[in-house]
Amino acid sequence: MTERVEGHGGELALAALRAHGVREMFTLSGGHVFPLYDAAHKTGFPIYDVRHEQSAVFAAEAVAKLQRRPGLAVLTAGPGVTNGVSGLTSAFFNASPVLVLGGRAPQFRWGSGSLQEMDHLPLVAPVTKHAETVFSADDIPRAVTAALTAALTPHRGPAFLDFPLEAVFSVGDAELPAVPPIAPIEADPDEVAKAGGLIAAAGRPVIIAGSDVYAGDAVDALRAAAEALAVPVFTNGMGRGALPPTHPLAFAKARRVALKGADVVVVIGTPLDFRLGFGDFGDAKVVHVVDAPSQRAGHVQPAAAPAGDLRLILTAFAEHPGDRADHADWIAQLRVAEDAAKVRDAEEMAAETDPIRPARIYGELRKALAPDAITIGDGGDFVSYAGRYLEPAQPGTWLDPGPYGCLGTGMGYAMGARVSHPDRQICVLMGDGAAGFSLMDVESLARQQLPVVIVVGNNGIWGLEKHPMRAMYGYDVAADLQPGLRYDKVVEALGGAGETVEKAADLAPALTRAFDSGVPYLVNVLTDPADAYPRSSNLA
Ligand SMILES: Cc1ncc(C[n+]2csc(CCOP(=O)(O)OP(=O)(O)O)c2C)c(N)n1
Ligand SMILES: [Mg+2]
Repeated sequence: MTERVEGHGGELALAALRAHGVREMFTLSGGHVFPLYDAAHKTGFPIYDVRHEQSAVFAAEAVAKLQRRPGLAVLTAGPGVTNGVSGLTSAFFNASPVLVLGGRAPQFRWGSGSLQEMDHLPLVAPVTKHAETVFSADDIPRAVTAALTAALTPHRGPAFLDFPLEAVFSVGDAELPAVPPIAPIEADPDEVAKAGGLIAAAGRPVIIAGSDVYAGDAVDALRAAAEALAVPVFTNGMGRGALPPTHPLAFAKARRVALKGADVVVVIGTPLDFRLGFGDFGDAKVVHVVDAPSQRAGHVQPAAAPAGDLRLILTAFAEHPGDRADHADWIAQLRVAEDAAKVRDAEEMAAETDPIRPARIYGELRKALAPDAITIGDGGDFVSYAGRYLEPAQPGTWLDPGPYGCLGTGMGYAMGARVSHPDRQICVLMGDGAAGFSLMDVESLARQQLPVVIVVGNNGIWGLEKHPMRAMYGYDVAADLQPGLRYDKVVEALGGAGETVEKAADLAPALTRAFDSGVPYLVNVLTDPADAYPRSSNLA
């Protein structure tokens, strides 16, 4: 059953967006996209606006990542779109189903020099799954459906449409296309059986599960496979929390020991990139399980690489019919390493140092955070520590920038998280350098009553760059920030609140005030600039 819709281009777009389950837009104003606002305004469709387009796209990405549905950013022509390119690129690297709708200078006088007249497509095509200019209002519902279908089809990712001024302002009518079901990709059953056999026969297998496991709603299947084949599980990205930290097969800190000793490494739903030593695990065989054939690595020759619906593949692993080797000794060995690391971490998280070290901040935060709290990392060393010391208790609660490593996600991700989960704690962990990219959007959060807690690890430097540069050259340049800067005052001026903390003992009460405040609240923690994240311990 199709439905006929009439109206201006904005109304036609919104009808198609709603049909796909899009529930809000993130935007920064520009005349080229007024019809989209008009359609939203008249029908009570929520509009959240920001102070820099990067925040709109990051907010849309947070919605897409957390809720596993399309996130929408509406950007005005020219600079609106170009300011959104880092967000689009992050969504591309993270396989997030984000749709960006751009304004565009009028087509009828293209080439005459209209305001902001530029062709966006060559810029965005390499970082989107679908990029198209829609030249008539009548064609908008079809294009929106095509773009969202591309975005939601594994391997997921962003899509872009722009509407020339006269197309989006003019009235048209069209059939609202039916929302096509996304058919699961069936992996080659022989490849799945081969992979299952390799894991079952392994003496010392390890699973590393990443974002696509969460995006593909395969968390339960992952747990079933791990339990059936008795394989220890490590996670990264949105995969974090897939197994609760108390699960006997959940590991986080014994990764180096695990990868050194493993004979089969099973990487599921994440690329064999720099975060995983480029997929080189010494003598261990590699099984790479991906959600689409396009995600098979070109630089590694895995022993098996099933590509398709992760839930189906992992369920097949759980039901593997052959013999299964016993891994009890291996798991016990890793548990010893894990527990020893936990003791070390616990000491660091309780340490009473002056100045405060980041570890202590996370020690206090762990006590203040509810199990379903959303934590967001935007920064350098401070966020590496977050990855090490925070253990997400459930999946879909940890947002890091992903392999594109773009600073500036903070306030956009916070907005998307708050909109997604109005009743949860939202906590942004920010470097003081990272804060500069998006802190102005505290104004957007405060004005639109979107409270979040921001904890700044304020070391007065671009730490992740300053320490390596000194190590490499014996000096550093372009790596200093103003020490002790009152980022809390900035937030206060923008309509939120905050405080500066210099003593470890003051952390806990400050966090309590922050989570109780009901406004954007920044806890500005002055940390030790001499403290550098020990990078070698973070390898693979
Ligand atoms: C958009 C962008 N620009 C530059 C970088 C390079 N970069 C990575 S980490 C980092 C330092 C971050 O400093 P800060 O946020 O203060 O965290 P710290 O390392 O001091 O804890 C920089 C500049 C980047 N990743 N992204
Ligand atoms: Mg810093």
